[in-house]
Amino acid sequence: MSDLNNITSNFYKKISSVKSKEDLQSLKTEFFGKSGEVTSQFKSLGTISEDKRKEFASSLNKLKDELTNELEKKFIELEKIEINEKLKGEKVDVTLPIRPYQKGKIHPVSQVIDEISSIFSEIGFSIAEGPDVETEYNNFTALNTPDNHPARDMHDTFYLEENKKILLRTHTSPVQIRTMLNEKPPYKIIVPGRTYRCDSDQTHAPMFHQLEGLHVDKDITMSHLKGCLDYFIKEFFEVKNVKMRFRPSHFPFTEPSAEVDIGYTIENDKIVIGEGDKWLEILGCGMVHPNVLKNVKVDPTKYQGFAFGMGIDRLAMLKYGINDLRAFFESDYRWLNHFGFDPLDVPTNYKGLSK
Ligand code: 2NL
Repeated sequence: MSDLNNITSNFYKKISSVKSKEDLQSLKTEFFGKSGEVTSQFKSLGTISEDKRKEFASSLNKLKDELTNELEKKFIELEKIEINEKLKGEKVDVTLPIRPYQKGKIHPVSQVIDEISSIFSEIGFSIAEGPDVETEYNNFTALNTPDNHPARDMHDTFYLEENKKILLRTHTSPVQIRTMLNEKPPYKIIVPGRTYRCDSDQTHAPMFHQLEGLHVDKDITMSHLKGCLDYFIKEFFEVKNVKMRFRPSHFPFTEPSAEVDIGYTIENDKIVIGEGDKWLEILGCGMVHPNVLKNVKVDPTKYQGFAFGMGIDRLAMLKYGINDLRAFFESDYRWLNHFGFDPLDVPTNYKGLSK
């Protein structure tokens, strides 16, 4: 018995001076290893007379539990100290100023998407997104585009299968279809995203960016559309007045349909948006065709809405004086460094979008 008492006091003396996990491991070996002090007591059980064995074994087991428990406690204690030491070295001073240089720039297309999102968020639009790979139903049929419509032509559309059921979306409208199929009206969304057409020259890229808007509710009229676009164009070009005209046009998914031009002039070789006697086509729009509403199970006698669509790449070129569309997709670091935006300058209407 006195052996066990000695072991215990010896153990406590030693564990109190343990400072590291390594020390703790050697202490554990010293007592519980193959020839450890506690282990050899267990080995001696067989040599003890039967009448004392039971009592000794019970005391020995108690001692084993107690010491194992102490080892465990010490391990957690050391672990805590270790983590705190490590954290001290990793301290971050959040009050320090940011680094005086930026590693990357925001692409003008991303910048323009952020600006337009901010503008429409102010008047209650949410942002919706969807997949680039679409069904022919969501991209054409649901949008009242007849089977023989030229837009469906192999020359214009990237089909991903022989049977023409799966394709790369040619506009972002299928996202509005998805939204209307999945949710109940009213809808008030904008949809930015990548779109694709078999087309490539000085002013066309096979992948380009579009932004569409949709507002469907009871009693929505063409004047809501006009007011909304007037607000958008003034905010986007950051000018007080913009001359705007609606020209009758045709899209399968809207009736009536219009194209919107804005006035501009050239001053010192630079384009000035707003006033002037020249016209620039900027977007297409119209009132959602009743057939489209029927296709998504919305009753056109109860709900009406307007929709519009525009090319983001061209808007970015116009606003930021970029001449060549193809440079957008070349990932030339020098170009990005020149035309890109500071990642920390998130555009908001309040601050001024591009300030
Ligand atoms: C353009 C013209 C437009 C739409 C897109 C649309 C979507 C649904 C229903 C009705 Cl789900 N219309 N979208 C409407 C008119 C014009 O885009 O020139 N885009 C670049």
